[in-house]
Amino acid sequence: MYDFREWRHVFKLDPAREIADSDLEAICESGTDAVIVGGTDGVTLEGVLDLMARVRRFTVPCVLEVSNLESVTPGFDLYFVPSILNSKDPKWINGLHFEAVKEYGDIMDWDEFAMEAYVILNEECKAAKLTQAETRLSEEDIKAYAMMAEKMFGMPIFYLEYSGAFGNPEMVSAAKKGLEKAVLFYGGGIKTKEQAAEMARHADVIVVGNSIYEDIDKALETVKAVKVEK
Ligand code: 1GP
Repeated sequence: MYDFREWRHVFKLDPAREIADSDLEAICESGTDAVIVGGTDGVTLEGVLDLMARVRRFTVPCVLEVSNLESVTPGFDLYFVPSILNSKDPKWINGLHFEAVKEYGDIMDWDEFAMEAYVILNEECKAAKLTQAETRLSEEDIKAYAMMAEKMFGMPIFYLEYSGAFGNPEMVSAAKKGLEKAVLFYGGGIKTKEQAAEMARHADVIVVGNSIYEDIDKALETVKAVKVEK
């Protein structure tokens, strides 16, 4: 089974957005540790299946980050399940999770699932608005969320999400201070290899999303920047 504890870099592809075959091939063959399929809105089963089939032509591990129950399908290597710890709506913390387990718990292969403890910090991003995230947090708050996720809830991944904006490295560092075992993912606004290297100094895994669709060549350079740092 694929071990995300060894990863340093992942690309996140949005099933609601178009990507040319040549760009998809470049992403899958880039040397990245995995491709995550995930998005906030417009995520349909059709879009997820299409992207999964296209990524499956390559050997890179392929992960579904679950965003709604309708678009979950077998066939991925791993399933990441976000729980938004700083959401004000319990639906995003444990509500959808309860519904999913009630319906599918008996047939799920639990070895394929990993919980992601999400903290969303960019108040402008779609995910923050959708989940009503409380984004006005201090470094102490972030560290406490990280400790809570790992020590109290035993969650294997802590994900600091700035989607669409390059975040504050001090916040990433604060999260790291609260963690011993859980893997720290950072995602948001990484467009250059310098930005990738900077966040990879604190985070275990950096996630590159939007820039795939904006400047593919620069996005591809982020892989090497992080792998060299290792
Ligand atoms: C989004 O964390 C990822 O969920 C990556 O963010 O799209 O800003 O690169 P960007």
